[in-house]
Amino acid sequence: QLTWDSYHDLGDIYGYMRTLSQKYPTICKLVNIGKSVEGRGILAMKVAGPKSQRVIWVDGGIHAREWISVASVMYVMDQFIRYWAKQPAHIRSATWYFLPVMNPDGYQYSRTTDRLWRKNRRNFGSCHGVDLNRNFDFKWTGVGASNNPCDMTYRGPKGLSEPESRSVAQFMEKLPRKPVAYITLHSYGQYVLYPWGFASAIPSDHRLLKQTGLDAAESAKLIDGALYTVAPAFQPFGAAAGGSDDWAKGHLKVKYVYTIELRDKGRYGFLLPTNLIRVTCREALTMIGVISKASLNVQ
Ligand code: 0X9
Ligand code: ZN
Repeated sequence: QLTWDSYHDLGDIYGYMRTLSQKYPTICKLVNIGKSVEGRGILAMKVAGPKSQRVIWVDGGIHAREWISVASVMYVMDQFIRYWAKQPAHIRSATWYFLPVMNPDGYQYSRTTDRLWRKNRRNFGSCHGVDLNRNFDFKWTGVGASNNPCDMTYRGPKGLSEPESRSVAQFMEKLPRKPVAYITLHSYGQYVLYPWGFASAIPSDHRLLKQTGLDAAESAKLIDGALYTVAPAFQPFGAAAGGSDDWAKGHLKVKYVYTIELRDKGRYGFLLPTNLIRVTCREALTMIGVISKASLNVQ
């Protein structure tokens, strides 16, 4: 059993995923989708019941220092698995994929060596790391992504050059059904972001994406009063190409695509105190539920 009053090491996270998959073999299955630069496994959990059809993808830990995103994916996954029979029909009728740590090397490096590390751990000699959220190959050469390996937002030598982003992209492309929703958790700022992120453009279905985002934010507010702002992804952070969200929307043509920036609004930033883990996880849970329900209208 993992706790929600501290952040955990990769070993504990993977250990708990293994435990869950052994304890609940009928509804969940561990899937190793690939290996990181340093050779760590990239582990996802498939959660599905006999009535499960449409696919919903939830990931976290693209950015090493955003620990609350990892905790939140784990929390939602844990709630669904342990209380599967109690979940509403829109959740039980979906096939869920949870990837809590897309960047396992970076996550461990942030835990042991440099708390504010963001990128993966590829070695470029004088500098390390590709920003995995600039490495997806949709509009890859665009703005807001650096071509300098020493920068925080280095996009990598080419689109999907990194084993972490490539494993995710290849796995999602090979799914028997195209996902109806792609939800990627980050921190911080309390935003529910919908495409596009690569430029100040909005997709043709932006009204629907915005409305569902507003519904998600409204549900989060009911937990503890925290306000999440709904906006196109380019707005709060400036346009940045190569994000996983834009790839899901632009390349895979997933309908409901959201980057959710979890707590807080800057007081603690990436160093979100442990006493705020649980409430933030509950906000993530309810927002994901709202998006799941909305996605019933796809297909
Ligand atoms: O810049 C990012 O990658 C995200 N913000 S963070 O502070 N977690 O690094 C926002 C990504 C928004 N989406 C795109 N720009 N595609
Ligand atoms: Zn991030």
